[in-house]
Amino acid sequence: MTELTSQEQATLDAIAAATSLDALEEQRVAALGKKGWVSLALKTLGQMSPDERKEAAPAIQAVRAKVADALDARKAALEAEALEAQLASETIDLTLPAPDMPKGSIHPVSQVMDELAEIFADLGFAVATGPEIEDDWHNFTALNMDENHPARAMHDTFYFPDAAPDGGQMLLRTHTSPVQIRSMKDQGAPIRLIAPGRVYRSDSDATHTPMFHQVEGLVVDKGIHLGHLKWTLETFFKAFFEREDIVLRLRPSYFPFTEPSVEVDVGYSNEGDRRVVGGHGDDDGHDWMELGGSGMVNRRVLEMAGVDPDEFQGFAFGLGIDRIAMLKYGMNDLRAFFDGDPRWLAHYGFSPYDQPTLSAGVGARP
Ligand code: FA5
Repeated sequence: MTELTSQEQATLDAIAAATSLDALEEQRVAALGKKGWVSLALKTLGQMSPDERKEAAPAIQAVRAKVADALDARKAALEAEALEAQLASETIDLTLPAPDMPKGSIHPVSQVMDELAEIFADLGFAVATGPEIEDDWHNFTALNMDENHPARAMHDTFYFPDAAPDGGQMLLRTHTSPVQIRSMKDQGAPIRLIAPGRVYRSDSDATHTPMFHQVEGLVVDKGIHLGHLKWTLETFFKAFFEREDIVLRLRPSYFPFTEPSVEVDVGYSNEGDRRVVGGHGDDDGHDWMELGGSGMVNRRVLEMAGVDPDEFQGFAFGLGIDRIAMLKYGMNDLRAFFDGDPRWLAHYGFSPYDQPTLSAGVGARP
């Protein structure tokens, strides 16, 4: 028994002094392993008389339990120490600048859409969306272009082979104007919204691409007139181009869904190969550029969207987002917008940190 006690003390001391899990494992094997001294002591019980065994068994079991507990406790302590050391050695300083790696950038079209939303939100406009795969009722019929209307042919439409649920045809929307119909049907009047998004036409040269972006504007309320439209567009363009000398020309035009209809032109001058907005388009060295169409919402369109035209009037506009982006940021070929060339994006793209805000400027350069 005394030998057992001294072995126990020696083992407990060695466990307390162990500084690694390996050293601890050595102690476990030496004490509790198959040929360990505790296991051997337990084997001696078989040769003892019942009386001797009665006394020795609990004592050996107690030693065994003590050694096992000491091993567990030391193991937990060593593991905690190791974790602490690892955490201390692996700290990183999140305030350090990121390593110099290729960075993504915000596409000018996305940036301009954010700028539009910021400016129009300030004027009380909500942002609406609609499906890019449309039916011909929303894209044409409800906009006062029934099946045989010649204006349908002007849109160079991409049609799908499948029929729409109402038996009409499915197509890629050719403009954002169907969102007018969907929003009025959903919300009724009064309404004040913009609807930016992709549109599709079978068209391609330096200023036309098969997919491009428009922003629709729609205001329906009581007593709305053409003056509200002109003020809204002028206020928008002044904020967007960040200059006061914006001159708009509203040119009589025709859209089936507006009456009267006006095309919106902006005055600009040429500086080198860059077009710079501002000034009167008829002045020396100046010219006009078309940015979009607009007009007073045709009463037939209000009726088709479930709004009473005797009670409510409205104006609507549709602007080419890519065109106004080109004018603001000085690109001259629309096709490069959609090539995905990283050099073009590095040059014309925006930093993700460059969020447009009215206070900081809606067009801060990266
Ligand atoms: C329309 O699409 C009408 N829905 C606009 C409208 C809305 C009028 C509400 C009245 C009321 P238009 O086809 O003219 O109109 O196109 C509007 C603008 O989209 C054009 O002025 C031009 O800036 C741009 N655009 C048209 N086709 C292309 C194209 N293929 N590539 C790039 N931009 C285009």
